[in-house]
Amino acid sequence: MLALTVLLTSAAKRVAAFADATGRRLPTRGATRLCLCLLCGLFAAAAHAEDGYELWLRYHPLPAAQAEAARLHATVLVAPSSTPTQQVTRQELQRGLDGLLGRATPSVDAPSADGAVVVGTPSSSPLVARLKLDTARLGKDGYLIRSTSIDGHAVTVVAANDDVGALYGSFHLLRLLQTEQPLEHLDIREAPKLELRVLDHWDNLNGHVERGYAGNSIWDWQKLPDWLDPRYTDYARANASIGINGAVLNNVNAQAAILTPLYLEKVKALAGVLRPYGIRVYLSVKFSAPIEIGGLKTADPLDPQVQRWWHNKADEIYRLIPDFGGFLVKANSEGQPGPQDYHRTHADGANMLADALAPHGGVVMWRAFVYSQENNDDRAKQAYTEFKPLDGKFRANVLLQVKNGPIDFQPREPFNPLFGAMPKTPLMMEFQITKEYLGFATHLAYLGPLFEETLSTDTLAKGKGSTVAKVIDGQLDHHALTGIAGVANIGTDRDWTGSDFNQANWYAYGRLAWNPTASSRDIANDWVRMTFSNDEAFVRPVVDMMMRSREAVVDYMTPLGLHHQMGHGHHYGPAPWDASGPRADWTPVYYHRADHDGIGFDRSSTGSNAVAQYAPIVAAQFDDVSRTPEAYLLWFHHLPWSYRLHSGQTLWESLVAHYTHGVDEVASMRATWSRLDGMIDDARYRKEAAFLGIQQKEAQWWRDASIAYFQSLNGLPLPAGYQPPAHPLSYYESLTFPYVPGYQ
Ligand code: BDP
Repeated sequence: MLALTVLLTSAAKRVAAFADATGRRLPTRGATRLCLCLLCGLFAAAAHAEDGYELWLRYHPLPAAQAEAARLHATVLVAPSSTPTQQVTRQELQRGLDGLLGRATPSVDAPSADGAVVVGTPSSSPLVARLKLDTARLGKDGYLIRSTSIDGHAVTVVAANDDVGALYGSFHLLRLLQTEQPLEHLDIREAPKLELRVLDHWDNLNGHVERGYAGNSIWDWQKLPDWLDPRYTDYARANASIGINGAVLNNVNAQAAILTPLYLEKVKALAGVLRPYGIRVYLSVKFSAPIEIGGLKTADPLDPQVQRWWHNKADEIYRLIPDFGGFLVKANSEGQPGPQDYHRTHADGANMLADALAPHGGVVMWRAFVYSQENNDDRAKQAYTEFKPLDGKFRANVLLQVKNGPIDFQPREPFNPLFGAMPKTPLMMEFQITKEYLGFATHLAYLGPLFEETLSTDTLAKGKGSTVAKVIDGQLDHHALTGIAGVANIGTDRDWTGSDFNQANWYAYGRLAWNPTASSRDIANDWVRMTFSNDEAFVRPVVDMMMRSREAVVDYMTPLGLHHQMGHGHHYGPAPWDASGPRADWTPVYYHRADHDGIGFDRSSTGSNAVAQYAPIVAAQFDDVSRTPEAYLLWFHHLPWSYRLHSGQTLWESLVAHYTHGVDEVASMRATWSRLDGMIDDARYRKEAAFLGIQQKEAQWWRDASIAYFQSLNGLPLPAGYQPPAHPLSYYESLTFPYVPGYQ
C-alpha cells in the first residue's frame, strides 16, 4: 500500500509538472485523481485479461441481440437456498445470468410475470412440487429442463429429484445460454449413465504432480486445513458443471501419510469445500500403510490385526468425513506393495479394504494396471491373466479400474481385453486426461475422439452391440455400481491445465463420463463456444482442427499400431533406439521389435497370442493380418518392411507417409489458427500460436528421429518425394532430458 501511495504521488507530480510544462494548469490533486483512474482502468483490464482461469464458465456478456432474446426467458430467478447445494446453485445461476445477460437478475419467491427461471426439487420448491413433473424416474443426479407455465406465466423450470441434480440442470441451462441456443419450447431430460464419475489426481503430498504438466498440485497441503484457497471452489464449480462427482486427491503411487490424523484433517477441509457441489473425496492408499504408519509387522490382508487396523482407519475417516467415497489402490504394480507380497490374491487385498469400508457405504477402486518384471509373458497380456480368474471373487463394493488399453495410455491402443471378460465384476474405465504420452502441455491433442473410440468399440462379448460403454455402464452384465476415472491434467497454472486446449480434455472427459455414448464432436463444439467464441467462422475450423488433432499425434509419434516409443522414464520425445534398463518392458525396442527384416509385435497366435484374450470373433480378426485394422497392424503383427498394405504401399512407405502426414497436419493446424488471429483475445491467441509452433518442431523431431532410426535398421531408401531427417541418427540419440516436468 505504501509503495502504491509513493508511486501514485510521484506519478501525480510528474503529470502536474508535464501539464505545467505544456502550459496547462492541473493541480497535483487533480493529477492524482487522473492517475488513480488510469491505474484502476489498468487493474480492471488486467483482471479481465483472458488467462484461461475461467475455463468454460466465462459468462461474458452475450451479443446484444442474443442477450435481449435471452432476457425474456430469465426475468427473475426462483430458486431455494436453504441447503449448501441450493445456495451454490443459486449463486451460480446468478453469476451466470448476470454475466451473460449484462444485468442483475432478481431473486423472487414466485413468478409474477412471464420469464422466470424456476429451480428445485419437489421437496425444495413448492412450485416444482405443484408442477408434478416426472422427476422420480430421473434417479439420482438427473434433471429436466422444461418450458412450461405457472399461474399463467411462462417459466423455464429446472427440476430434479435431488439438490445436486438441480445444480447440474442449472449448469445445463447456463450452457444453453452460453452456446446461444434458443430457450423456447425446452424439453430436456438428462440422467447420468454412470454412477461414479471421478477425477484421479496423481498429486504427491509435497505438491509435485506425477505426470503433471500444469504446475504444482492445486492442493496446498501445507496451508490446509486453515486456508481454503478459493481455487478449490472454482475447481468444484468446473467439475459440477460437467457432472464429475468424485475426486481422488492423491497419487496412486501413494504415500501412507495421507492416512495420518494430520492429513485427514486437511482432507476433511477439502471435502467440506467440494461437498456442496456434489463431489465426494476418495484417497489412494498404500497397501503397506499398516506397517508404515500403524506400527504393525505385516500388511497381510488375512491377518486379523491388519484387518482391524483398516477397519479402525475407515471408522476414523468416516467420523471426519461421513460421505467419504472410498479407496483407490495400486497394488503389486511398478514396485508398489500389495497382497501378493504375502502370497494372497488381488481379491484378498481388495476384499479386506472393501469390508472395512462397507459399513459406511464406501467403495474400493482396485486397479488392474498390474504387470511384473518377473513375468516374461507379453506385458499386454498380464492384467488379463491376473484378473480374469478372479471374476466373481470380489465383494459387491469393489470396482476393478481398468485402463482403456492393455499397455498404458498410448496415443492409440486397442481396447483392453478385460472389458467384456469379467461379467461378474463391475469394471470401471480409467482414461488419462493428462497427456503423458501425447505431447505434455503444449501439443494440441483433443482426446475426445480417443475416449469415444474406446467407448464405442464393440467387444462382442455378448454378441453384437456389446460396446465398452455398455460394459462400464452396467447394461451388459447388469451391474448397479458403475464408474469411470480420468487421470487429471490439473495444476496451479493460471489456465489450470497447461494450455487452453487441454481444458477441452477435462471437459470432454466429464461429458463422456455423464454419457459415454455422446459425440466428441458435439462436445468440442460446446466447449469452443463456451471457451472462445460463438462465431461460426471461428467454431467450425477450430472444432475440425480439434477432431483431427489426436490422429495427427498418432501419426507423428506411433503410426500403424506402434506404441511406447517415448523417451525412457520421462516419456518426452522419441527414443525408439532405447534398450536400456532397468526392465525390458519399459523400453521402446521391446515394443517395436524392429530389425533389418521387419517390425512389429507379434501378438497373433504364432506370437504371444494376446489376441486370444478377446472374444472369439474379435480374436480371429486381430489374428488375421489381412483383417486387422491398419491402425493396429504393428500392435498385433510382426511384418516385413516390404509387406503390402491394402493401399498398395509397402509397410515402410506407409510408415514414412504417416510420420510425414502427422507433421503436415500440425502445419495445417497452425495455418488454421493463424487465419483466426483477431477473432479471440490476443493473450490466448498468441499463447496457442506459440504452442502450435512448439508442437510442429516436436512433431518434426518425432518423425525425423523415428525415420532415421528405422532406416538405420532396414537400410531402405526414403520413398520418392520425402525429405530426409534433418540430422543424423546420432544427433537424436545424443539428446537427454533430465529435467522434464512430471517425472522426478
Ligand atoms: C504410467 C505412468 C506412471 C504411473 C503408472 C500408473 O508413467 O507414472 O504411476 O502409469 O498408472 O503410465 O500407475
